[in-house]
Formats: sequence, C-alpha cells, structure tokens
Amino acid sequence: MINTIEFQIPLLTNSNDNLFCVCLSSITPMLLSCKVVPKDRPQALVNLTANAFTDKTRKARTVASLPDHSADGPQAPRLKRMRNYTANISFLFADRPFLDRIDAAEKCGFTHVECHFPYQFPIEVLKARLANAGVSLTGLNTVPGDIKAGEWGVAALPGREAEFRRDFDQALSYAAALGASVIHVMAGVISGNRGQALKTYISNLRMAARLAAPKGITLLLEPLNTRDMPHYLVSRSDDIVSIVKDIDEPNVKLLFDVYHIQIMEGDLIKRLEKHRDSIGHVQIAAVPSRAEPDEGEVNFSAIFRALDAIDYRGLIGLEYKPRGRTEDGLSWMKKSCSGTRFT
Ligand SMILES: [Mn+2]
Repeated sequence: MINTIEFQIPLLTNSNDNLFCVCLSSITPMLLSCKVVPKDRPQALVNLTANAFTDKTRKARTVASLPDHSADGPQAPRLKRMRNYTANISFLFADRPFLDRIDAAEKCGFTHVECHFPYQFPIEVLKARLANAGVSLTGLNTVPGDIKAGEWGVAALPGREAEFRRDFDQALSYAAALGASVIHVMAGVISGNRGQALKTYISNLRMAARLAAPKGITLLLEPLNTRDMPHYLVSRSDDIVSIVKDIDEPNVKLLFDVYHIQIMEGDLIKRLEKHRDSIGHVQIAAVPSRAEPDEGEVNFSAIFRALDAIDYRGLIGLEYKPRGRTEDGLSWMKKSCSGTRFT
C-alpha cells in the first residue's frame, strides 16, 4: 500500500536544487517528487513527497539523518505532521481556465491536486503543467458518459461493457502517466434492473482492478447522495463496502466523501471506524451547502480527530464549492484545523 508523507525542512541557503535532490534521494530511495521553494523567499521551506514508510522507526531515523547544510550552522530538521490535503481543481479555483488552476493551487501552498475529468487535455500538456508548478496529481475520475442524457458513468450499465473498458483504459493511461494513484470509477444512473446493474458493476470492477493493480493504482467507489444524483447505483457507504468485499480485490476501496455520507447516512465517526479498512480516500465539504468545511451540520474538527484515531494516512480531498474566491475561503484551515502547513 502506498501512502504519502511530507517533511518540511529549512531551505538550504547555499544549495542548488540538483544537489539537494541527490542528497534526499540517497536517504529516501522511494522519493517520488521534490519541490524546492525559490531562494528569494526568506522563510522558504523545501517540501518533499515520498512513499510512506510503514515503519515509524524508519521514518524517524530518516528524518534524523538528513544532512545539515545550513549556512547558519547546525539546525535540527523540523518534522511536522501535516494533514495531507489535495485540492480538487474541478471545484476549487473554478473562476479560471482548468490548467491555470494547477498554478493557482500551487500559489496557495498545495502540493497535491485531484480532478474529475482532465481528458480534454493531452497527457503531455498536463504533465508539463504539473511539473512546472511542482504539483502532483493524486486522482481522477472515469468519464461520466452522456451528461445531457443524465448519465453519470457506465460501469454498472449492462450492455455498455466495451464502452466501460474503453473509458477505463483512458483513465488508467492518464493516471499511470501522471502519477495519480487512485481512479474514481463512476457507476452510473440506473433505470432498469438493479440486480443486473450490480452484477455488471462488480464484473467490470473486478476486470478493471486487475488491470490497475500492476500499475499500483487503486479504484475508488463513491456513494453519491440521492438528492444530487437520484437513481445513482449506490448511495450508501455500507452498500459500497459490501460491494468492495464481493469484488475481493485489494485495490478496490471506498471513497468516503463526508458530504454525501452525512446526507444519506450520518453517524460519520462511527461509520469511519466501521469502514476504516475499506477507506481508500476521503473528501470533505460542508453539509448541506457543499461550501468550505466551516459551516453547516458537520463538526470537521471532530472528523479530523476521528481520522487520526483510525490512523487514516491517506489524502483528504477538498471537493467543495467555494462561497467566493477560493483563496479567501482557505481561511477555514486556520479556524478549524491544526497540523496543516497553512497555520
Ligand atoms: Mn466526492
């Protein structure tokens, strides 16, 4: 299983990017990416993202052995347990063109973004923009199908298997090329026999999971609330978890979107505990507004504590619709959360 961790350590005033990356690579062989903040920012920090070390001892040893190149003399590296947010740029920064949202996220301090449907852009264009900004793409969705006809995915639609395979192959090629580790597979809006749809869904997912496994990619299944998406195949996390168990592939997981699950089921903390082994990703938004998570009926501080309590180490997707400018709305982090790089 791949998780993500982040370190913050003081920027080396007399180093260059290449030298520093070599140093880091030598002690963190699973290094995925390294982002160096420009030297002209006096309090700049270097952020690096690496595969998680499941062994806490090893993590501690790695941090402690970081070489000290500080021009100001020995300085202990600072390790800060940061909550790993990924900015959903299909919802955030929506007041500008899609590709510009990557840069906007970076300017706000994000090192991870996720999105819904990036397919209008060639992989190489996306890759260049992400690399230029020093931002990682963490996840994407399969295409929704014919939205105007009310479709929202085809994975559970009998007779559409070939189309699903085509769509999934597309998602897999984008995810693999861009380094995203999760694909949200859209089930579909059901008009006919639910039993037949479930059978199709499970069969398609089992096939897709086996295609994704060699690439280290996990499939996410998300229950959608029936107010926003009537007749979507699955609207409850309890049902998704039972489907995940039926599929019985290790890389198929529940996407626990606090917004949808609060609307349909509530009892969020107990449900996090109950589904802890099946959760592959978490997303947040206020309920019922779907705005910044600082209003409405969910106590997000308690949700974050619950995520810590179940030892959730994955990313938290910010999939909310900002009340105004995204940048202004990010103040919720200072108000309601501890342990973020924004505090
Ligand atoms: Mn969601």
